[in-house]
Amino acid sequence: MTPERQEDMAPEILITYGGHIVSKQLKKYLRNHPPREHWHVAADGKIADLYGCLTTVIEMDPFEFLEKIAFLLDNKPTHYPLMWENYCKTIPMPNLAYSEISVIGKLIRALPEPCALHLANSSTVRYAQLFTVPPRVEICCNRGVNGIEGSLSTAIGYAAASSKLNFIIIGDLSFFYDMNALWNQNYGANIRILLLNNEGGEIFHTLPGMDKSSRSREFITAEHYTTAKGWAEERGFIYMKVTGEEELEEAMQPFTSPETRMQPMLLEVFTDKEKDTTLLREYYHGLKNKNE
Ligand SMILES: Cc1ncc(C[n+]2csc(CCOP(=O)(O)OP(=O)(O)O)c2C)c(N)n1
Repeated sequence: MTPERQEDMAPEILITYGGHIVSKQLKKYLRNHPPREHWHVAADGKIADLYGCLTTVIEMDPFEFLEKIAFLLDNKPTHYPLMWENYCKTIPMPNLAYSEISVIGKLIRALPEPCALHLANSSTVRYAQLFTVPPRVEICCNRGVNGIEGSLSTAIGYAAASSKLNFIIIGDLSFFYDMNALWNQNYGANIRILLLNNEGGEIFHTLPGMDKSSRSREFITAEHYTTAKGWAEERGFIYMKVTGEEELEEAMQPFTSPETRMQPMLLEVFTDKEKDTTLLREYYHGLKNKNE
């Protein structure tokens, strides 16, 4: 946003519940444009002043609180929320060449309803938020303590008790870190894992200041050439491999079809992390230019 728009969009009152937020940009924005009042609603009454402007802690269940104040919005001017809604609508969904982002977008658009969608740490969450998710798709995220550990285990456990199809979008480091989750007899055929394999931790590639030297490739990005094929097949999954747009097009139909429910599936998509990060930067720069 331009500085003028940032001023216009700033809230007078901020009501929060829950813990962390994913977007650093939003955190920064609210810190730089502090509301006059910030109320945090938490049943345990714990104090966390995330934006440096907390004025009140309301000790009650957040949903009960929202129910109680909802009537205040009846017949009130809706100018402020509408302003945000209209502004958000002007932001185009990314329409990029074959890359992690385009693959996530393609899956989200093709999701059957109803289903559950599990998002692992961390590029998956950042990318998935750029797309509109169909209304009857339940989104589950387990970032633990912001970790890559346990996101696969949690999703598998959830799917074991779910009658819906469960889609899991996960990066390669998170998958291999927690691959033991598939060594388990209690899950069924309702699992569809989209493994985004770009041979390392892409998130670190997007951070400013990463020199991409051989040392950081070894110790930070943790580059590797492992594939999930052997393990997935060993665990009874139908394994599909995708390396480009055409293969993706072919694989998406069986991968998302509620009909093919005999075995769980793992779709391993290989992308190039240099290209992934370049396309992401271009997308954000494009938005910035549009707003200036
Ligand atoms: C247990 C744990 N170890 C290390 C980290 C640091 N960390 C955050 S994101 C990440 C890389 C994730 O890579 P990948 O799963 O391939 O997803 P990508 O970001 O490439 O999509 C790591 C190692 C962490 N969050 N948790």
